[in-house]
Amino acid sequence: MDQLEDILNQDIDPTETREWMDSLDAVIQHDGTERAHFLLERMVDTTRRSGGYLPFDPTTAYVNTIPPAQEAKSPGDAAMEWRIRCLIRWNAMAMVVRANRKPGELGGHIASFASSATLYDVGFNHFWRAPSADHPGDLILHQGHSSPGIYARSFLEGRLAEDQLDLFRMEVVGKGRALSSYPHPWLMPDYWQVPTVSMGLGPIQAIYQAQFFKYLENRGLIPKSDRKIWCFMGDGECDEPESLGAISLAGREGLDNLIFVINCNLQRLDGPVRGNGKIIQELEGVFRGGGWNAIKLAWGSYWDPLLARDTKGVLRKLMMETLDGEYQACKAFGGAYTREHFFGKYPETREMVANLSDDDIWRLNRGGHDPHKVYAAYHAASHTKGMPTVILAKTVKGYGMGAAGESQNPTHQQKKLDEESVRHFRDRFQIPIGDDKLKDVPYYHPGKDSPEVQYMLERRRALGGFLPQRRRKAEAKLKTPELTAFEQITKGTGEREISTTMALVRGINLLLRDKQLGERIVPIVADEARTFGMEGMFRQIGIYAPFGQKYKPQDSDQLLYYREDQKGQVLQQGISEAGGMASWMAAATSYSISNQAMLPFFIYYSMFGFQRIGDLCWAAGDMRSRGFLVGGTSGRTTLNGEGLQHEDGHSHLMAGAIPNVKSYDPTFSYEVAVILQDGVRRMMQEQEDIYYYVTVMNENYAHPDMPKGCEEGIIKGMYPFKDGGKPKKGEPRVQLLGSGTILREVIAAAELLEKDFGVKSDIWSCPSFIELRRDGFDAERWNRLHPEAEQRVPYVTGLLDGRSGPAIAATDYVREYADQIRAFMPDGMRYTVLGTDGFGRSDTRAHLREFFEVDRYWIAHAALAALAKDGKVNAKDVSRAIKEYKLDQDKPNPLTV
Ligand SMILES: Cc1ncc(C[n+]2csc(CCOP(=O)(O)OP(=O)(O)O)c2C)c(N)n1
Ligand SMILES: [Mg+2]
Repeated sequence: MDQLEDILNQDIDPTETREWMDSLDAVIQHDGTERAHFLLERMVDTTRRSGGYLPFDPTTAYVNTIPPAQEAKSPGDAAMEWRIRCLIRWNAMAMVVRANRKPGELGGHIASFASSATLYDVGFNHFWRAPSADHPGDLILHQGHSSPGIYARSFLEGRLAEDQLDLFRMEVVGKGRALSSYPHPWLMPDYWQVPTVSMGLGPIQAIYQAQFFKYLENRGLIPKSDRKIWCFMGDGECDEPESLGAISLAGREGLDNLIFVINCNLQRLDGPVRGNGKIIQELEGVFRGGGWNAIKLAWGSYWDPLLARDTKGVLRKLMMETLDGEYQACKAFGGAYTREHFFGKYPETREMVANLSDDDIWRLNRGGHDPHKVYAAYHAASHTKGMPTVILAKTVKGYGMGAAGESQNPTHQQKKLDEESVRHFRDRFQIPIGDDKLKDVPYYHPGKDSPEVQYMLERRRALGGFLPQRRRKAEAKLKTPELTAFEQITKGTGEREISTTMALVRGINLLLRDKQLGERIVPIVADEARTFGMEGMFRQIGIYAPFGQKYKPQDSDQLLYYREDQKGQVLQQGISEAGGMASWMAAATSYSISNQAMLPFFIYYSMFGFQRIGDLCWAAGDMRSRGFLVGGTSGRTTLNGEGLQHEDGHSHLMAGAIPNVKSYDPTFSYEVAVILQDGVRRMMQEQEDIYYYVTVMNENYAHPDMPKGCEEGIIKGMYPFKDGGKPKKGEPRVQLLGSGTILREVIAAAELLEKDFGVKSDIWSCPSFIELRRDGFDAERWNRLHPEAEQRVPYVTGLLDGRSGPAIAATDYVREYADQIRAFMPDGMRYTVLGTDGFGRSDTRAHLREFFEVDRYWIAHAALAALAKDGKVNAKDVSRAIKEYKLDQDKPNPLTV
């Protein structure tokens, strides 16, 4: 950039420059800007061919991208819309101020919506279509902390009552009538569609939602339409990697159904976003580089006459030179300050405003506050073909808050306005509330028959209905195949050794063949399909490619070649787990957003799931996503060679923290089948708002036939795998529990115990310690509350009750995972838990299991130690185990090495 600046600032022959500029002007006059563009490109090309190095400039002048002459004009009643906006601004402010006058400091934000009110209003009044018989509806992602403004609009429309506004952020006492702090479909399931408040998650979701709309259209599952996704975000928010990390995908796939509106109020929470630079320029460069149509909306109409007079470009130069920190100061300190410190920099610009009063200068508005300019930008964005659009709207943070916060660094957190500031706000927006009432900051509703409300309603009628609105269930009734349809994987494999990953992929393949569900399956990978043995799907159902496969693939002579297709079903998201997850969320909420229930499977390295993209997983729960997340190559000792960063021993704990996630760690193929079938039934047929996390592994082994009657136990999290028979009186007995591949070590440990120590075991397969824990705590809670009623027995307690001996659990996850059921052991049953606490490392499975002390020898040893504590065997027996099984007594705790 500096180099470019140097070039642009050295004019060795101004006369020659003038001649060239005059020629260009003549071309523009006679043949138009396109011709001028053509000539310039040719000149650039010629210069480059002659060896000239032209530094790339991704940005344009610091003025509006759309010149006044090309602005589409709004058909709306500007004065009416201004009044409506004033009412919305007032009620949004009142909601937050009132909430913060109650005891409890409920919080809320005024300044952000104050900066974006016009951006929302123009959309609501003129652009955003609700789903109706005629249109599938646009999807709007609101900036999370602007929610008061959205509620205030719904209040005027009559959708929300006054008492609800007073229940802003009071969802416990509000019991379903309250308004959530931010957009949360979990808390307001008929209203909000997409959770956006965790910065960055809105933008990345918007991109993949846009891609998914096109996917559904290209696959012929929904008709093609001009439906759009509008995503609002802050300029500060753009620093999150998720905000900008996927923009090149949108550019590459030409997602012209996507519009980003970035509210560039130049501030974030602590202060300026780019005090020493210009965020709008920076973002323009980034988005243009990513293949987007960037529309800068910097200046409002009051600037037009000044810019028209700026024939020498001095004002433009000044605009470009001025830093965001300085722009902020101008808005904070007012007209006289701006005259002095901005216009005063050059005689030409000082002169330009000589006839304007300080108030006039103060009124020189920013683009995002000018409804005409906003309309023109939205109009251009919605008519853009072949590329996504970003609108960079310059605004004032805390607009209208005056001394209480306008353009002031701490304004983001300003939520308590004093009486003076409230009066100022009322006067500025002309709210008909008398001085005597101001103290209470009352809401103001002009009445449902008022022209304002009638206008709003008419506008929404014309656009198909109210927004935001959320669909709870898809209309189509779907039926799930019975478990018998999964026979291929409920049956044992005999001698043949396969992994649970293979079992699951077979399960997906069976679903793909289902008449009703087949086309609704959405396999998603982040460049790991081959890792999970899914490459067969490339050929079979194709990889989604919006423009088809335009090249002959290198492996086209192979049966399973890399087939890309416009109708492809697999979403190959490249190496982006965040992208894969956002894509999965789009598919997983399609039942609501597009009335098309889809069943996505996102299969990825389990370590790079909940740990890496956990915040998206959390948002997916909030959003009532339905689908399967599959943590492949899971287990700290099962993915053996890959080492510390790859070996997952804790994702289940994270999954278990999300209330509506069902998480499973199956061992055998038939367990996979049962979990799959039940999940499909609950999510697709019953339309429950849950999603599944299933870990699968890459260790190959033989799988037994499905034991009779184990289905319910698998789903509940535990079932008897092998009964040791009724113990004789006094005979030592142990209860061995396990999951994942470590269940196989448990089974082997039972053999050792019997062979070497004559101790028999009952063996339990526990596909979900999480489900067991949830059930247990639920029963415990109920019992506490119903002390005199017949007490419920937690499921796991019921299974183990009456069994003798201590229980020993081992898994490929940290101890905490299996330890979750400790509270529900029957009285007197000792419980020992083994797990893989500590950093993973690379070695063979056998060595890793020995290292983490979860192999058969360590399990048998732990069982004997527990029996010794119970007085059922001697300490000597334990020592014998240590010796015979060659366990190193002085081995350091794996947690510490
Ligand atoms: C991931 C994440 N980190 C931090 C926050 C807290 N937070 C909420 S709003 C905000 C500042 C937002 O600034 P900007 O994006 O510029 O939006 P503005 O309010 O200025 O429109 C921050 C840091 C959050 N919501 N999410
Ligand atoms: Mg900001």
